Amino acid sequence: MKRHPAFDPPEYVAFEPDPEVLAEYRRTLRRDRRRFRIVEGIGPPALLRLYRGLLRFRLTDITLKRWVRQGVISKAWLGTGEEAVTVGSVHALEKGDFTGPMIRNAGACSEMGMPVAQTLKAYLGTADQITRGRDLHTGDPALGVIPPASQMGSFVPVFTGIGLAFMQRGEKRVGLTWAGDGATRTGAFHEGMNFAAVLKVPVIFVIQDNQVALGTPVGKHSRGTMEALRPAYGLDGLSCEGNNVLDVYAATRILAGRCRKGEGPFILNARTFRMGGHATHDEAEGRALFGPEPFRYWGLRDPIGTYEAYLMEDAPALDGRRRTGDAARREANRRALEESEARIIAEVDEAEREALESRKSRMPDPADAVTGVYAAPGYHGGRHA
Ligand SMILES: Cc1ncc(C[n+]2csc(CCOP(=O)(O)OP(=O)(O)O)c2C)c(N)n1
Ligand SMILES: [Mg+2]
Repeated sequence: MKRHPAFDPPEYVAFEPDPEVLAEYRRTLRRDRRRFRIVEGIGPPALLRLYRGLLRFRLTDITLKRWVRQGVISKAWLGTGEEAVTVGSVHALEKGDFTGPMIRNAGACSEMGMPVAQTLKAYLGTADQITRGRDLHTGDPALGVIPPASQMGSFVPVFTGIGLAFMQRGEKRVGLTWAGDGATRTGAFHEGMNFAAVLKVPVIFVIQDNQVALGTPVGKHSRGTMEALRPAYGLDGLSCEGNNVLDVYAATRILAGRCRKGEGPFILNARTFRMGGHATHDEAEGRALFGPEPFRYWGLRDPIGTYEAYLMEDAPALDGRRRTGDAARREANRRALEESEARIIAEVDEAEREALESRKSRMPDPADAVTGVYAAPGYHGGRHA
């Protein structure tokens, strides 16, 4: 993909596929026969959809980052470097399944079918958005993507309830939500996870271990490993490489299938790395916290760069046509990737235009601030304090 020196992490600007990292990528996919069979069964259209999903997420974040620099918004929470955890898991679900993205998984919205413009409008606070200008945490329940509240861990009990509703209605649907390594240390996570386990709800809890919570590295906030959570709650599950979109996809497919058979819930551990700060305001602090080495290591494992290399080297012809000769296959794949990229650039550009247009003409009426806001009578002695 085209790199953006002003916005991409420097390691990504300099990205070149590394032969050892590609060998590791292939080894990951072959480690488990069931997952490998799933990966081999992904046809060219779905391989390209995954690619476009990763690009859509990255380019939406780059738009937000540019807006911060331009003073359009003051701050943005990005998923840079962690896109594969979200895109791989969402694409493995079926129509009717529900997702609950935390801020690091905002790309789930567009992968569940919400236009990118709606994500951008949530940041701008325009009225023509599901939150009507109230919140940047967004989603669309009609598309199966529940807007989050900002409290870490709160989706664990919420998705336990969603899973319980699926069970009570006899529906073969699956819920999937993500919790960061830091979120696993909250009371809500613990209570929700325990309740989910005893109720046997059809939910996948993806633990997205990006090795940090705000400014606290994982080793300082947790003594046990993230994998140790599975036996702690008596749950089964899997671990996957969070930067390998195909591994995340295959692992999620297996667990979603098992959820539909009533074997859930599951924990899916995904290890990844935050290639910046908690948000746009503390990138320098985020880098100072770890020093350059992890950024170099994970920079070589850019989920998009490595997937591109895999698609060029290992995938069948992405236009679906049979050809003799590797050179012709590579040329076809190079073209397919370029076409996909051009499509996503155009989609995100158009979304940006639409969102900025709304900012000019569709900001909320101030009177709307009290619409849909309720207070418990008597809380202030029946009078407003
Ligand atoms: C209950 C609660 N406590 C504190 C916060 C403030 N806060 C927002 S994000 C964050 C760290 C989250 O870390 P992690 O769960 O690892 O997710 P990541 O940001 O790394 O994706 C904190 C402490 C919050 N939103 N909710
Ligand atoms: Mg974290």
